[in-house]
Amino acid sequence: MKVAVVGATGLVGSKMLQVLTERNFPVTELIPVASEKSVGKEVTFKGKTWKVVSADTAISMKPNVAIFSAGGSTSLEWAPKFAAAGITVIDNSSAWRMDPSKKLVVPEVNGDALTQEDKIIANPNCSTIQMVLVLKPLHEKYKIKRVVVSTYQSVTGTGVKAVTQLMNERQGISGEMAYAYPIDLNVIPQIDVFLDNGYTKEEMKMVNETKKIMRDDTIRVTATTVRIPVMGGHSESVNIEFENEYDVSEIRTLLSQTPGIIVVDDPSKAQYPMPKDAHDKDEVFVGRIRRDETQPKTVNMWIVADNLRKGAATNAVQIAEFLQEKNWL
Ligand code: 11C
Repeated sequence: MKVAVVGATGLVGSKMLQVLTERNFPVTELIPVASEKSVGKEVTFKGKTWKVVSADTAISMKPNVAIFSAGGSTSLEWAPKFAAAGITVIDNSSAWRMDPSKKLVVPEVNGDALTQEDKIIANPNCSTIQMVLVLKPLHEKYKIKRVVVSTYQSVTGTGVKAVTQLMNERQGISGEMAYAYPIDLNVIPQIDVFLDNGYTKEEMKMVNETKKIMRDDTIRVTATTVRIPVMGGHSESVNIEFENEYDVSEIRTLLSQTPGIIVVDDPSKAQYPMPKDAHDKDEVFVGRIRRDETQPKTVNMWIVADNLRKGAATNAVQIAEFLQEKNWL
């Protein structure tokens, strides 16, 4: 299988290469694609070096699938050109996510929505992916009415520049800033730009993408998304109100039996998920599952995942695996 990775030299692009290798995706030829200034550079994949090419050249090389992680404007311009050449695009940007003609997919949740005709498939936002994986089995069993989520998001979600800002601040070096404020020893309650309703774009992604992936517009979601000085992954405090009564131990069992989820929840031993433990793992970790004592049929929990893996690269590769198993690539 010929696989193009568009944005191969970025933080998520490099993680894509790592995940493709680890999951043994049958890549016979890698086509790394990056901006003109990186063309000709080399990337290492499966012990071999592969030359970075332009998007134009990549199309002429006819990959079976192109995984994009190069930002919204690159995806808007190039994904349709790849698709027109018969190449299936899995796009990690927000460019196509809310387009009604495009599928927004977390394979374990709504992979069944995919068809052979889908040529541009959107990969959701990282903070949405880890949440919906947990919401899905709960919605099926208890029917979710409302979700209140607050996030604690890693600087890796912003990219290399933010990781450098954090490291520079920690070492007392002044350098380029990814954020308007210091991030070390700080918390920034703003991810992405503010919209007219006072929410940020990241918060509205969690609202709108959740409804689309869960295929249920009746689920009410409200979000506060926050950047914290952490490297390993994103964490989320989630309050879920159900239509029907539930049992905490039943929820623990249900989530433990859900593929892709690991329950770490033993208060007596101070066991709960933390981003440093989720780092470089494909699973979504859930703990602190407890009854909301202020409201009937409502539960609180804590959800953690590596945002560069299940939140980005792993989910994209899982979509490719799904298509490959169906022989649609
Ligand atoms: C963050 N969630 O942590 C963002 C990064 O729409 O794919 C991913 C943005 C996106 O800053």
